[in-house]
Amino acid sequence: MIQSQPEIKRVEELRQLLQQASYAYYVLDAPIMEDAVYDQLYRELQQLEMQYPELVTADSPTQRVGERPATQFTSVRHNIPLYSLENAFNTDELQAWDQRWRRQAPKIDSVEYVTELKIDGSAIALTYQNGILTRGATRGDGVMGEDITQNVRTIRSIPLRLNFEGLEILEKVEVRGEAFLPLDVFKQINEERQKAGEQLFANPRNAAAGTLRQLDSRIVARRRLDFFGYTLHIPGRDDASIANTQWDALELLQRMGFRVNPNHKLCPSLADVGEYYNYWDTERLNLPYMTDGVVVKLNSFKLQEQLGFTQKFPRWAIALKYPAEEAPTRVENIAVNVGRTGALTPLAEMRPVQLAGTTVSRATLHNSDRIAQLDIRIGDTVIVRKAGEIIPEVVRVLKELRPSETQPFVMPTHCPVCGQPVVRELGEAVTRCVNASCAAILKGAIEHWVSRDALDIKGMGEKLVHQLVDKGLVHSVADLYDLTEDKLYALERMGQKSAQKLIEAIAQSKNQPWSRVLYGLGIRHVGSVNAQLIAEKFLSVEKLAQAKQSDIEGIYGIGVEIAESVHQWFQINANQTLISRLEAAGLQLATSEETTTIADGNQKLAGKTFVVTGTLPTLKRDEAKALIQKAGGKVTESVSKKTDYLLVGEDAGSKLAKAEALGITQLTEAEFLEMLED
Ligand code: 1X8
Repeated sequence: MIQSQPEIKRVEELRQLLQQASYAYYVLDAPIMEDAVYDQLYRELQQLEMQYPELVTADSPTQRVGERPATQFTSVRHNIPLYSLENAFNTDELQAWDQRWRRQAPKIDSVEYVTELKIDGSAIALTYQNGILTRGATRGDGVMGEDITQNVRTIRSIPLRLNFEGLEILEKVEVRGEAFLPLDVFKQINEERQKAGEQLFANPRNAAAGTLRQLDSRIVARRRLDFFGYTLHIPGRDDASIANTQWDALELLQRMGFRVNPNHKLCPSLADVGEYYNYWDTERLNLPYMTDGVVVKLNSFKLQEQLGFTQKFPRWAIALKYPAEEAPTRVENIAVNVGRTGALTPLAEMRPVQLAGTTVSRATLHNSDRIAQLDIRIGDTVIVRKAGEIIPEVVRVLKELRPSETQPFVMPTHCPVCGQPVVRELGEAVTRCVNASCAAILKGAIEHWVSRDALDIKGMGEKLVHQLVDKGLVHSVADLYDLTEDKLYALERMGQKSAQKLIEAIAQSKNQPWSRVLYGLGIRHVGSVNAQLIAEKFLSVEKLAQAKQSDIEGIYGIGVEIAESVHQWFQINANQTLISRLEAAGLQLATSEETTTIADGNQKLAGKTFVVTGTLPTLKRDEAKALIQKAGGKVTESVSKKTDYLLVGEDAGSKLAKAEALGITQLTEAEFLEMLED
């Protein structure tokens, strides 16, 4: 079929719209279009392209989804080599670098440095011809890399077509930058891999590199890689008419449509560079991606050119790195901890090592699967890592350094604390002690009960809890409420004043709301948010204890696993006894009267069915839905005679027309919010 003029126009229009929306979302982080609208336009484009395949172009937004697996990547030569950077690990080394290049350079008085964050990802080189992305390549050895164009296309923050607005059309543009995985995506990927029993990625850099080299770009598309551009080359345009400095190049990259890391700075002196480095040393922990240092570059391209390259590095740039977060050390013992859920957690005890400024001597090994996967043995030399707020972890074993006569680790068959047999359920990674009166479980349960988000009993630390259990003063959380000043005072290192304060704090905890008590019970899968959801729906412990599993599952946000766990908990006699004792002690096991009315009042949309359409002025669609559901209402996708209200925003389409035809009451966001407040 031969396309007609209006169709060509529409295809172009759709591409432009989608490209703008995608740029706003992925590069500017400021969406201009609702997901649903984007999807609709996308499908329209897809359909037109299917109908007229000759209209498909390399820069069409539909070309980001990934293709059938390649059998291998082809090698490609970088026209301009991708150098790596020389490292400096402190400001002294930075100064040494500064003196070195100055000796080489013609006499200059003043110089500007540009500092940028060093992103811990995988460097890639992008080639654009007449503004269209034609090639993406890995760094490889710096001279030869691999052609990963299909994978690069799936990265949403990489423009498929450059924006040359206000510029001449540049025949060829080479952009270098870092492809990386945001930390939350990295975490999510590893969680999925753990569930699937696959080898975990050691860090976001490996995960990014591994993802870029995936042969199946459909998998890459699902992994949500991101990209920051930092180098711009325009071959044949060394006349500097486009950009004279790195600073201008970053600006230009941004104008062309790239995501440029906003945290770059023009520094007139090395002292300013040092300040920037120190600032980011702590501030980087708040970034959603990993950075392992700052890159310092001489701003002037002319000076860069004069200095040139050594065999390996540019002379005009250096990476000023933060202290290592990975280090080798030896495993001296593998201990096994028992937590409050009875889970046995193997723990590596290691020769102390300095990591990112702290001493590390213990790291969790998670479970026996993880140990088997890494094959960690006592005596092994391992790499431990501590990154940001992540707890220390063993990343890998240096098998070549393994002494002879080591034995694979075997999980104990009996609980190391109470000596009872342990259980590992089919399909579970965790081995558990199931003895309800195991001291380790009891200690964990009490520590959880007194913790801040639960009953928040101040002054009741780990040491005290252990003493109370070991001395036989406490066999259950209910026993806390039978403690007296005298009993506490008899403990080691306990003053009269502290004993008195503690008894007060314990008494205070009786005023904590039902939701916190529920959380404090430590029922598996019931975190503090779930506890609140459940407590809002079941206003007393009696109601919850009598609930069927399906009733609990009916709560928005509560899944089968949680509901089953709660239901089962209440079937156990010992737990029923615990509840009776807590009730007798005076804890809040129901939501009090006045809050009840609010909660009931919250159900004011009960029995009403809503459809939400268009862009609301302040609420996101999901937020509006959550509000409706929280108030007892129902939300459906399409308008029918059963619809009670249409919540309508800007640019509403066919749903509005249908609602008008059926005479369904329409609400603006303001009217809707008023309705909730009444
Ligand atoms: C590597 C990196 C550079 C930058 C950021 N992150 C990196 N990993 C940057 O310049 N902003 S430059 C670079 C290199 O030249 N090898």
